[in-house]
Amino acid sequence: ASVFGIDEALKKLGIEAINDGTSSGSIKFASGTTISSHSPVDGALIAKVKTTSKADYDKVMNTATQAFKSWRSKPAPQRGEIVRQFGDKLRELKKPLGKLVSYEMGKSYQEGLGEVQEMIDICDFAVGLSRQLHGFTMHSERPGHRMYEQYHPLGVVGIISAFNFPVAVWAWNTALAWICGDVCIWKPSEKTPLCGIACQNIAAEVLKANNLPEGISCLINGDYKVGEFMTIDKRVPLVSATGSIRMGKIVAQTVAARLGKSLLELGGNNAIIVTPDADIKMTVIGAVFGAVGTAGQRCTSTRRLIIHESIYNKVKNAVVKAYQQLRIGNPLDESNHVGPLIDTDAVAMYKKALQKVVDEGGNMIVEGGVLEGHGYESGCYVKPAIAEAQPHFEIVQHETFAPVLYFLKYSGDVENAIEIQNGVVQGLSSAIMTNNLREAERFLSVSGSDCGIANVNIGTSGAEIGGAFGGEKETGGGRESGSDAWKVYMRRQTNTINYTTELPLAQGIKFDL
Ligand code: UN1
Repeated sequence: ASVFGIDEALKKLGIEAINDGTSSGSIKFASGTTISSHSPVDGALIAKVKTTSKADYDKVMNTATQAFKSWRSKPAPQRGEIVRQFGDKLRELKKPLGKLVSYEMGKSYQEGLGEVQEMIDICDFAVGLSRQLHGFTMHSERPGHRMYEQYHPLGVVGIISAFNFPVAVWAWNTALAWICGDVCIWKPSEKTPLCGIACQNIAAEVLKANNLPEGISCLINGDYKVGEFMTIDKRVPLVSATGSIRMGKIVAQTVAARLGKSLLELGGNNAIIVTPDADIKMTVIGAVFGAVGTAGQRCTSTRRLIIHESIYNKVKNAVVKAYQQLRIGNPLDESNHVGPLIDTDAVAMYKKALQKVVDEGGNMIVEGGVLEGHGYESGCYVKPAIAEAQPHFEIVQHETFAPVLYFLKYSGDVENAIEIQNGVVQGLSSAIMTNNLREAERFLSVSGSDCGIANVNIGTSGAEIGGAFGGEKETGGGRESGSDAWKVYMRRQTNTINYTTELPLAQGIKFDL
């Protein structure tokens, strides 16, 4: 591991052999059980983390609630200044943090750096936004009255994030929540707890340097039971959760039962439609990066290629040829394209999917398999695979978090491809490859893609932070990151002010005393 500078990176990020996994700013609590973080890269134990007990959680909640009282009164642009400093710290630590992401999660170092870049980008976005938390002014129907709306912070925002973007998704939520005047409690995935600790250390340092209350940024660690502390807790007005559809349904129902708000970013089953007018070279880059990037573990990963029959063989040959060039191995070695899956459970699910697609009548055109031998000791490295399949196959309808791509054929009009693309329960990301304006516009029209993200001549993954990120249907309907996604972190208030000596009622109602 030290060959790739991991030890140095851990030191820079303040990761120790055993870490307290619960903290409010720099105050750390430790009374839970211990979890071990093993790298999928080489199977080595990186460090241990103490999880959060209920008593620890209550302590954290108290500091967060206290911190909110002063943080909410700080002018939003001054909160933006803190986010600016946080972004600067991320710039400084981009390499070590990118490396830790790569080593603990298994994505390529390039993608680890890209993830930290998303954090930096959202900070910059949030700094500008801190002067633009706009509400409308409306015209009152009554004389001498003024009506407008304003946005106030919600309070303590709970963040539950997944292993696949172990740092960026937290930053999308936190940077916006902070400028909105909220404080955050974050439960990272129990598969990537060290990424959480590294981020928390960075945030704590910035808060401390500015003499700000500890509880503005809090961290808790553990499995779903620790997440549940927040979902059932009335003191958490908003729970933002990223993960599986199964998890999202539980979170949504639990939070809704107490009429809290939830922001959900759940599974995707993203497709690229390849029409007869597609640029094949661009299609290959978009599809291959989309399917094998992050070893197929992005929620935006390309899972289905819906190809017109007239160019089917041409596309098939080009994509298969590209797959033959893929280098699989240590993601910190920049000559490799594909790193490991997160753990051996994920490998088992990958194997099950390959078996299932064959059982359902699919045809493997790029064989999968688990790699063994030197460099693959962790048992987490798998071969990206492609199967020819039918849209209705159960496995094709299901999101497998692994590099398995399904080729589906369509004939006739682009409408037929859109129907296949929309014919799944998920609705996150979608794309069309075409130089035909009519096809592109049909894809984007009211009867086109039903997803939260719809791209033309771009793959399904790799969204920029400036747009609202999220999806429809069982993807959960939430929107994070850019555009006006900030509004979910605030409560809206309509204010009507009467500056006359009369009290006229609205709707012309007369009520004389
Ligand atoms: C995720 O997989 O949870 O669009 C987030 C993308 C990245 C974010 C993915 N910007 O692929």
